[in-house]
Amino acid sequence: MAIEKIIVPDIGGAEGAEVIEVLVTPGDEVSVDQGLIVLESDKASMEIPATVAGKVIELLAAVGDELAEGAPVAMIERVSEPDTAAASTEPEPAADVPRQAAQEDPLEAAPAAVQVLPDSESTAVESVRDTEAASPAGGAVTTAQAHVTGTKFYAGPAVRKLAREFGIPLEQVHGSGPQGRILKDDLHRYSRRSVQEGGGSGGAGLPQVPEIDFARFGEVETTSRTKLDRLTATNMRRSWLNVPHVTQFDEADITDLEAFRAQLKGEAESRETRLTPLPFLIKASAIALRDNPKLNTSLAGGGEELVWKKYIHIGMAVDTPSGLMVPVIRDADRKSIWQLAAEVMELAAKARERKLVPQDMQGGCFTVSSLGAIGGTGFTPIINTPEVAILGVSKAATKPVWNGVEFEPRKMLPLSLSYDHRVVNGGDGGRFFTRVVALLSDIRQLSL
Ligand code: CAO
Repeated sequence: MAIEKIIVPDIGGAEGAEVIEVLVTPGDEVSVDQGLIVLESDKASMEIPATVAGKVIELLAAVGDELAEGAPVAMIERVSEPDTAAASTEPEPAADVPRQAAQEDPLEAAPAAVQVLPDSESTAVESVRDTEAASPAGGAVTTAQAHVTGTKFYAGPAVRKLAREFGIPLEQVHGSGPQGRILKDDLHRYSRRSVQEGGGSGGAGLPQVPEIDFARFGEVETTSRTKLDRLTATNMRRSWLNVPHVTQFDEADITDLEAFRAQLKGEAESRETRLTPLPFLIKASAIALRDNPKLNTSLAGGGEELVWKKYIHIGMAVDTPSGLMVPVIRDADRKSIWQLAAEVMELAAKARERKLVPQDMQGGCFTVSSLGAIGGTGFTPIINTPEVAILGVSKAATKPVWNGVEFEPRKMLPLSLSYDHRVVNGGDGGRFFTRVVALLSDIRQLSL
């Protein structure tokens, strides 16, 4: 039996992240990707998973330890694996985990070796396995039983502490995290519902969507959702429920931009890049953000303060087989169209090959979500909170446009801007949007 040392993989440059929980004990059987410990840096919480299946024979980290990349976590006695996996007996370096996970279980191929969530998302993983609640090997089964009996539940120390402070009985809280873990969001939801129900207003909180046995109506197949899909669902729900969205629509006349882009096709090829409309959209958004800084803010201090960012980092939504990813282009306002084009290609490829590291996805100020290559005349994008606005891009089409004398065929690009109405007023949003449209319609301004 080979013995593997599990080490802390690349955790996005976090130095000295603290072990806030140990999820296993020596003797436990663990599977690939099962969390061993939870680290917390000042930016994020993250589970460090087992990279091999087997038995934990020694723990090399304890609560309170400060660990950095490469620090030992545990020794695991590897179980013999099915033929495909057994083909390689060489221990995989921890940084290769995403690729390895993808090979072993394409559906559960995690977004990264460690599931790292930036500040706004850290609640999703603050809740971790309760070591007394279940044996790791029997996690899923025990969780299911726990919900039936109502006597056991998964919740991490931060969640338990919060529940104690608010007097919330954890056994009554529905856990929406992996394996039914109770997350901070679940506590917030529980308390919101309790307030509404007890407030005498007759409100009944969020009505639950009933579970339906679809098999009653015909053949079905049920599959697990990827971690990425589940994480996206949590973030979307959080944004949808917390942020009053306003979505405004407009069209940019990109006839000249398209002609310019066609002229540059040869140069793009010689630079070994592709020049799609996206780099122009990113550049236009960056300039418009610089001119309209209200859209480059985030709420803080429970809504009492506004953080004005002096940098312009733009996220771009990338559709990958495992789910939605949003890598971030830093200082987009200071980059040329060619630099942006190269970064769009590089980050999109990294996203699809699951090679993005946490810092590639952190620090975004604003997001561009382009469905232009796929189709559609408009959509209402959901804001990537704590950002306060997002630009949705649909498919350009040639339309007759009245030029004051006659109708002219012009290439029109449908755009939608969603903004957080707690921060961005209609005037702010309108001015920003008008600027984006003007920049795209007159590309000379983009290069100024
Ligand atoms: N209108 C018409 N054609 C468009 C267009 C638009 N708005 N945007 C792109 N195209 C064209 C491109 O020009 C390209 O054609 P050419 O090679 O002839 O120039 C073709 O469509 C394919 O583009 P692409 O998709 O490969 O490249 P991109 O730069 O437009 O987009 C990326 C890159 C990564 C954003 C995209 O591939 C993607 O993943 N989009 C999905 C984003 C998403 O899922 N958003 C929703 C999030 S919420 O669920």
